[in-house]
Amino acid sequence: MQSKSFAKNLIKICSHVERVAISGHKNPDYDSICSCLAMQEILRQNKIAADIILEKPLEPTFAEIVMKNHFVYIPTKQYDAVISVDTPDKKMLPANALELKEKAKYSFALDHHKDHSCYMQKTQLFEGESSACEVIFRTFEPHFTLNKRLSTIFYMGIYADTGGFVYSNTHPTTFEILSKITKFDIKPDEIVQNYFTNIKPQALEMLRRALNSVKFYEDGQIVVSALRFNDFDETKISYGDSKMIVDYTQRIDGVKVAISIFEPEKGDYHVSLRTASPDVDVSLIAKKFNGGGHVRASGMKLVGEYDKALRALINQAKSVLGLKK
Ligand SMILES: [Mn+2]
Repeated sequence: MQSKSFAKNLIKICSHVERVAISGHKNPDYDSICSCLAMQEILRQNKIAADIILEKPLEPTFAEIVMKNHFVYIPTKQYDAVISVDTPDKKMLPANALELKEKAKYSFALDHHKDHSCYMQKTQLFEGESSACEVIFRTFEPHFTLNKRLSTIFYMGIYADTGGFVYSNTHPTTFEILSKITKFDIKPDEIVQNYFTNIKPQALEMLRRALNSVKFYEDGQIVVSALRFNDFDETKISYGDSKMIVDYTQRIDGVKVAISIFEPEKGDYHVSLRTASPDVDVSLIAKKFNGGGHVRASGMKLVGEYDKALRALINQAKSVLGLKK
């Protein structure tokens, strides 16, 4: 559902209340964080102060983006209005944001995921759009002035969710927005180098370990890589810096589902799912485990015994590929 008056209504309501909160999804990615930042900046330009709700402190790479701007909070106070971005279901909201949403008088959501469950009072949904950042741009365009900071934030969110403007969610509208934001003095080459392609020396060791762990199933249609707790413990690298392995395994010839399992805390697994096949939807696998995401890139969390988790994952992948369980 899309409404032309969504932006006007949101601004009007938020202007008349005292406290406004913005939240993205659990385990935030760049689009989640950047859409929070974009929303906050747009509200600021409309003379509305808003806090961004986080579940826990951000990983160092993300923290770098926000610390420079001093605009992220982990508050405990009450809010009159809560705005969720990039979050298709309330179970994907951080627990503290969900609590605030239940108590707030007004609630809004802006999103681009399919199967958004409309858990807020007002929802602005552009299904299949490149990113939540693009939804925010298109919804609020008459209500903000582009500046260098806002352009950088939009660029990062859109870049991340389109895999660098190559995924199938990259539409003509995406490039229209890019043509507008790149008019400002932003430096795409530096943004991409600093935040997306730069690799820390210890990340190479992590990549080596991840590549060593690669196993194929079902004649090479399913590939699994795993970074276990001891890998994190020995290399001291963060989860955020270890995720690049999925970029490699999904590209292997014949692979239809790439699964990467990360265990940054003992017995606590973050699972990333990727596919480069146009006929495979990995979000169906994620949903079976209460996760979510997109057709080509999804994820979830699992707990418990590793072998059991792995077996369950492979079984679901086989089922999505139409292979017998
Ligand atoms: Mn997104």
